[in-house]
This record gives sequence, C-alpha cells and structure tokens, in this order.
Amino acid sequence: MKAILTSLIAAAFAASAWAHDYKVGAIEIDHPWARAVPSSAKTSAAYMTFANKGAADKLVSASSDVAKEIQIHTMVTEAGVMKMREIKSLDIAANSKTELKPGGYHIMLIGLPDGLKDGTKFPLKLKFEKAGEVTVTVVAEKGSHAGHKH
Ligand SMILES: [Cu+2]
Repeated sequence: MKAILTSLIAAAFAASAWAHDYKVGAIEIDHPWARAVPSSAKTSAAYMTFANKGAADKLVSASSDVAKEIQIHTMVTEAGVMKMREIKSLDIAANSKTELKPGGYHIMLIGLPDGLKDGTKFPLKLKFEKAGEVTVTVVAEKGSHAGHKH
C-alpha cells in the first residue's frame, strides 16, 4: 500500500514538473502560450484551449504583471476587415472545447515593457465565473506552431 502511494506521489510530481495543462473546477486549460515578439513590440497575445467537462461558464478576467493591461479579445469582421475587439467575458459552453487561437479569441497583452522573448514564461491569472481562479504559466513561442500561418 505504501509503495503504491509513493509511486502515485512520484507520478504526480513527474506530471507537474512539465505541466502544460491546468485544471480549475470542471475546466481544463491546455497549452497556454503567447506569441514571442521583438523587444520593440508593445503588444502580444496569449492563447490556450478551455476544455469544459461541466456546466456552462465564463472567463471573466485575465491578469498578469507581464504587461500594463490584459484584455479578453475577439475578432470581428467589419466591412471585410478583421478587427480585434475587447469583450467583457468569454462564454464557455457546457461540455465543450473553446479554443483561443490566432485569428480568434485571444488574451491581449498591452504595454509590454520589453517585448516577449522566445521561451519567456510568465504567470497569467484566469478568473472564471463559476470555476473560480487559476494561475497558469504561459510560454512565449515563435516559429511554426500549430495554428500559425506563415
Ligand atoms: Cu487583441
């Protein structure tokens, strides 16, 4: 029994050491990443997937010290032009996957002091209406990430 317990704890540690995924309430947060940008850039965006295994919820805020301001954005098409727009909250349907990705929903990082270097990690606090709060580690990535268009 003790051996089983020890190996379970060891497995839990091994998993958390390179955790890319987070969970709060019924919501799993998969692969939080942000677009790496040069030091002259003042803005970037963070992306991730919310896998909801429970009732409908909402992402109501995101906060981080990485930039002066953090906003939840969507993309809208106005007169054939794609534009970003801030939204108060992001609806997450029951038992669904909500993807934040380039060209769609994203978490906007505004007022970066020194861009966002490839490989930089920063904490991002997410607040869901029902599931509550969770802090995820976002990794800045560039290059050929799935979903990027070049
Ligand atoms: Cu934006």
